[in-house]
Amino acid sequence: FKAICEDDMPDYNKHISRPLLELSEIYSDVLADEWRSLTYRKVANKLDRLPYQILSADEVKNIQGIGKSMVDKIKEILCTGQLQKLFNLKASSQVQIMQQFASVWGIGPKHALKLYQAGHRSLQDISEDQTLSPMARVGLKYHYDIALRIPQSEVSEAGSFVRHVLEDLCPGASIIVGGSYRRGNATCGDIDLLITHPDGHSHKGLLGRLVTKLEEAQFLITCPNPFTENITHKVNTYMGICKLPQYTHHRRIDIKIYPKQAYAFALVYFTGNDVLNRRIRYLAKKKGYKLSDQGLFLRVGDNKTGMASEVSIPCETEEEVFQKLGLPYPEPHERNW
Ligand code: DCP
Ligand code: MG
Ligand code: MN
Repeated sequence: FKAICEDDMPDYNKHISRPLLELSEIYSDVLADEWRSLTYRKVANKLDRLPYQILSADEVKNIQGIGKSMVDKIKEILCTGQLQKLFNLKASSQVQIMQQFASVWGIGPKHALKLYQAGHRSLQDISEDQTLSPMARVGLKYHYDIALRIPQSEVSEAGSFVRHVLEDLCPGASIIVGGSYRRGNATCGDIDLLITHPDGHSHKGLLGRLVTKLEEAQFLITCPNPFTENITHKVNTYMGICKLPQYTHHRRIDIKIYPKQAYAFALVYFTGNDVLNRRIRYLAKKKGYKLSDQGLFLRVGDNKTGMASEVSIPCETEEEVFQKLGLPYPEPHERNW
């Protein structure tokens, strides 16, 4: 399975694209410079897609979208094995402090920069800041706990806890623990729960009611504004903090509810990992489809500019999704890329 996907996207130039991507991430996550970030990411992606290894900077001069300063950076990486600019940024105390601010759940890069500019230099400093959103306050309060890995057994118990509440609330609904837990990892960064109802309609409005019940049970920490509703209104996501009664630490939890017809696609997406998702989306695109957590849509017209159809190709199981993509079925534990 991996061989088929990798064959399609060779990794000849990872040693060049990786530092460029790191720089891109610092620009977006810390320096809030989306434009520069995008420039670096685009070039990194371009290099990743080349079917041959770059041996000298001259070879990239004529590739569209790679300007003089970028050629110089590639030359530097090829000659010295590193990028001084990246090295300096990583060593700078401002970047390190802003990285720490942005590591708080609920604080984005722009906000991290504002907090730095306001003179804050530590998490202690920002705890008094009036500009923190309710979500960031919760993120800061549980910052220590959230950074800890969660043992598999605790993730499993959290899943069972929510399952019991859900069974009472909405008989027949199904719930599965996704993410790194489903891939069999020994520890997880957070708890990812995926819910649907086989009757095709009982999932509607369920998330709000479930969250209320879980707050009453003192499993979820009440946190204002934790809902994000997808524009298509077909999916509901809750992002928050939870704690099991007999446990010490607070944990990050994501709960998603999808309608039955999107469930197989949602399960593939929410099982991940993110690298695999990027690869199969890319593969789908090359085959004339658009793959998302909502479905597999045929592109009409030109592969690049063509609009995706609004109706998904129906799939009831993950096996069918991979089959439609022309891929052998990977067991969840084979999806750790
Ligand atoms: N996902 C994705 N792209 C992202 C974020 C998430 O494709 N930018 C998908 C793949 C992930 C899944 O959602 O596997 C769950 O996201 P998590 O961030 O919870 O990641 P994992 O559960 O895989 O790892 P962790 O143990 O760090 O939570
Ligand atoms: Mg996870
Ligand atoms: Mn998650």
